[in-house]
Amino acid sequence: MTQIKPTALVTGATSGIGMSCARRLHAAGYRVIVTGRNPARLNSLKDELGADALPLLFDVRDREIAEAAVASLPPSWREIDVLVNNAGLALGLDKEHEGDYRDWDTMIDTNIKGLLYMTRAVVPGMVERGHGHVVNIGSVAGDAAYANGNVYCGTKAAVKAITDGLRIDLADTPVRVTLVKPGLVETRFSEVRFHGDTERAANVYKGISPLTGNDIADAVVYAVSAPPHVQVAEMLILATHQASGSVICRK
Ligand code: NDP
Ligand code: 8X3
Repeated sequence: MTQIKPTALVTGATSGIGMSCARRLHAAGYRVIVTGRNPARLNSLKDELGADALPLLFDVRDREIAEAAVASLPPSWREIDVLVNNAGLALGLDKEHEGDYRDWDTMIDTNIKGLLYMTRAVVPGMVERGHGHVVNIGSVAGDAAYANGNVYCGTKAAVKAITDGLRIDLADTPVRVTLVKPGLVETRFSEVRFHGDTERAANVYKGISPLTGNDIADAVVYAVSAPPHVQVAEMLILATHQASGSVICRK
């Protein structure tokens, strides 16, 4: 008899940490639903991973579309075992009183509301089946604000509180909840933050060996592979020469 593989859904799988999570979970034996807004990158990941990958193109900020995307899954892909809420971004690095309110809206709508919409769409099925694991990607930025990080740090502090709340609300179920808080990871993150300024983005990782998406994906796979009675509640993962959101020693 063929064993049905477990299913993971990764938001923001078209780049960086999410793409690494999709690859690592696939390598660990999962079928992966990969989501994002960029069709070319999504299809190329699907081509790479083959029949055990299903692309879903949608914007997590649109609640109705996110719900419809999850509801549109073919029956054989509907029983999601692992949800990785990864889609997110920082926009700008300005003083709060000089910030761009459009950037604020995008960060709040994506990092907080998008994560909530996906949780609301997927977790009831986990509770019903008595099985599941939610991994939210927070950040060291959510532990304490750093200069000019204001709203981005606030969204990641919200992710921490929302994750803790979910873990409390699911404590009477077998569904596990993990918060992974990376420090500096070299991805498209800084390019997006600086609105496409690649030179400024590259400077963020100068003089320090930053983390890679795979470093974070390895932590995600560790958490979801733990025995059922073990709940990895939270992981803070930093580059060796980073001590907090503000303390980074560059050579
Ligand atoms: P990337 O920019 O490389 O990847 C971000 C991903 O999020 C992309 O796949 C993007 O896909 C997706 N995304 C963004 N907005 C939306 C949206 N509205 N709807 C659907 N998908 C969206 O950055 P990272 O991989 O670094 O970031 C991933 C997560 O990790 C974020 O939550 C970030 O805050 C967090 N993080 C990053 C750190 C870092 O230093 N890089 C450190 C700590 C946390 P597409 O454009 O196709 O929609
Ligand atoms: C991303 C890491 O330190 O740039 O969350 O905010 S940092």
